[in-house]
Amino acid sequence: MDIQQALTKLGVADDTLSPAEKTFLDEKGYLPLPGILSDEMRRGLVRRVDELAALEGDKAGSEVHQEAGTTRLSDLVNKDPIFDVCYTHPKVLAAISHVLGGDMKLSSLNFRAALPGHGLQALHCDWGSAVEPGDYYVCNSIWLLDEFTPENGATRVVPGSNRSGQRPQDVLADPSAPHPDEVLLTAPAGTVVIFNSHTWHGGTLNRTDQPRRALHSYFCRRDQKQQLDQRAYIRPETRARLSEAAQTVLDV
Ligand SMILES: O=C(O)CCC(=O)C(=O)O
Repeated sequence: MDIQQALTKLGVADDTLSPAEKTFLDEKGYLPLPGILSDEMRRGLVRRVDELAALEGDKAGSEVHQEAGTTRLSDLVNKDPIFDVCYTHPKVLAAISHVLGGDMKLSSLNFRAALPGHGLQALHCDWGSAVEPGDYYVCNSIWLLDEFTPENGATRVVPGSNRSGQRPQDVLADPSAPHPDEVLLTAPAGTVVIFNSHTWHGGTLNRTDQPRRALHSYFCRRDQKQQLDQRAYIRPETRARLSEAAQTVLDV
């Protein structure tokens, strides 16, 4: 099965995203999709990430990346079927496919909580070089398990920077400083925000006393190296429960 057949099987069609959503994503480099998770689903995900973080302790996130001041988890594909929605949801897949021209696979499925007093990141792209507008290699989706507010470390993005052909570290004096054009992705829990990973973005400081929790379901072109090698990590029980279409999205 090729990726186009897999996307069709998973319910992705040309009109899954509206023309207005496609234009917004093309021009701004991000797209909020409200109400993707029901409250029940969101609570189930929160329960499981909190359990996994407690179970894994100091090792949490180590398969991909650990970051001071955050709790991270990685390889969530293999850690509970509850996470399957993050790489099979038709609207999310339609948006990722739109950015990557239909040429996509999961790169990694991770969790990141910005802990109280932490979480600020420099503006960055998730790619090692500048790209021509439209020639995109990577696209992320951030799944809000808590409401993102101006205080709790919501992700910031610089709208339109996906089309700048530049990376922030090459042109900004201080990529950690507030950017005059940045927008905070404030939205209710249960929202998924798609962001083209070439759009300048980064976590902000969590000034509350509660963690700000989110999943990152991250995709790349099929000819690129995944952030986590899904074939190396896939467990037999994961493969057994997944449809051929879901396995094609993982490229396993
Ligand atoms: O969790 C966030 O707010 C953004 C995280 C991010 O961009 C990263 O870890 O590269």
